[in-house]
Amino acid sequence: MSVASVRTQPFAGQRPGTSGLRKKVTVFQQPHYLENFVQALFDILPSQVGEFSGATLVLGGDGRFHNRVAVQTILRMAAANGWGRVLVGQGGWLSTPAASAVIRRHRAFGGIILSASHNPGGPDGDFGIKYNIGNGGPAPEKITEAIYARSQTIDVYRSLDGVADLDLSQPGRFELEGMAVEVIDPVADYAELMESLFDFDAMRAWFAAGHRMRFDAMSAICGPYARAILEGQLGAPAGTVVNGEPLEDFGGHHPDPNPAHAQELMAAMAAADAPDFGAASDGDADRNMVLGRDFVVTPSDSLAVMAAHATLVPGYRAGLAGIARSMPTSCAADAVARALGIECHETPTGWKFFGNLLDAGRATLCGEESYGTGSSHVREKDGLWAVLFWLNLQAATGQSVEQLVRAHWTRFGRHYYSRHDWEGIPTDRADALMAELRGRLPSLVGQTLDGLHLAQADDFAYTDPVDGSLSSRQGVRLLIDGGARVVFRLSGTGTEGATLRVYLERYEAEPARHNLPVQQVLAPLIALADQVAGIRRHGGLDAPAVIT
Ligand code: VG1
Ligand code: CO
Repeated sequence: MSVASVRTQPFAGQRPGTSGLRKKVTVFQQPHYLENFVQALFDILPSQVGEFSGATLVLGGDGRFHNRVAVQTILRMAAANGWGRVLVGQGGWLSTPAASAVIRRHRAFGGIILSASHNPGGPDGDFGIKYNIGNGGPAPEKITEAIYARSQTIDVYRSLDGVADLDLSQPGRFELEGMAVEVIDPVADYAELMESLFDFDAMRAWFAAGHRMRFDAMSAICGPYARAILEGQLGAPAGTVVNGEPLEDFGGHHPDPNPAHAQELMAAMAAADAPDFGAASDGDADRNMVLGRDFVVTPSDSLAVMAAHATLVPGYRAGLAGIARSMPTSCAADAVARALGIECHETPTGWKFFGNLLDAGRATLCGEESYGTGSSHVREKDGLWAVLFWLNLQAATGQSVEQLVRAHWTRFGRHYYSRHDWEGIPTDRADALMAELRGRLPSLVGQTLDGLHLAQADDFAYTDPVDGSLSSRQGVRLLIDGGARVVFRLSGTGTEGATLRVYLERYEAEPARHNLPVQQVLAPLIALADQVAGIRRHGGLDAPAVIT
């Protein structure tokens, strides 16, 4: 075995998006493609984060197609680049929140997560890679931009010659050119962390009393975690976790837990014999959807309800330091923060923007409208954690999901909310739409369109209160009198064409009007969005592909 330097040439387009570098599997399968990106990362780390030589790297992925090949490639490259030790999940598996937990617990230098998250998998699907820093969270933009810059000049990478693939199927230890490889149980550290946060006795009693739950792991990586904790530790009946076997192509499904993609779960929760509680998670287990019996909880409401009741959960008994939400997420959590007298932060989309706030102790709970919720226990959003939080709330209060949410609306008002995704727009047309919209902004302020008065219209920019870094062009906002909003931004996780996301929100204080059809309530805003942005004209589409 020997260290080899391999000549290579840059690939265009290796710039990480909202959450890592995501491309079609076929793109990642090109010779040198993955290697270039990984070497670019290893090349910039010393100048950005410090010397990694001899340090520990965490490695694992969501088990999607190409995970097995990529893990072996990265192990060889890590050894050739002088890492001291790699902790790799058994089978090459680690959910995103578990990777974050392992990095923190073992004080690793950082970690590489192989995932394209909620994107479909399989040979024709998507693959992805992202780097997390020593706090367990996604690398900030300063680092992802440095990786990208390096990837554009790279001409050589280091790997090992003549090394057979390691057998990662069982926990164990190997040595690779002086580097230790430890194959770890992907669930153990994570499960211990959950037990330290939640009232497992109360949750066991909830199941023992005959309550029923359906957890849909969507044939993705959360299955083993959910089975171990829900069915193993909490005594939920076998079969509580469905689609619990991780599959390389997610069984051909789209592992995105929302009402549009988790239709099997939606149907089960609407059936006459529906369980008390329904939940789902995504490809890499960092997203969550929670449902009551025939009752859908929006992620924005979920964050707000969790915040309002946090002290019922042992890990949060001392109260919250603050709440942070991404800008497009509804303002439901802001109302709770006001009532609690704590800080509320509005950040750009993507979990990397929460890291500094969590590290600085300025936020305890964080959330995004895209079915992401999390807390200071790790530095990623965490699907199963959110589900356990809701389970703990039900066990502690004796109330159902629907009761908890309706009581919340009565107290704080309801933030009607929806996101419309216009998928498959040619990139140049989507760019033209956003450019035109940005150009119109100054003229929109103060206008009244169809009875809606635009108090403010801008392009969201964020200055990180901890390190002062500025992120601009994070989404166009139309702020309407009375607290209604329309937000436009282009997705940064897709791999084909462009997706325009239109976020719609309208506040309703009056309890008598808390039971209206969401799309009907938002109809004037939907019309305004099309009128102002010319979505149909630019996009050449008739309707959004996905409404959540
Ligand atoms: C989407 C969501 C964003 C989330 C990101 C990663 O990004 O909108 O809120 O943080 O996915 O989630 P975008 O740029 O496509 O809107 V995951 O679970 O795919 O890592
Ligand atoms: Co995800």
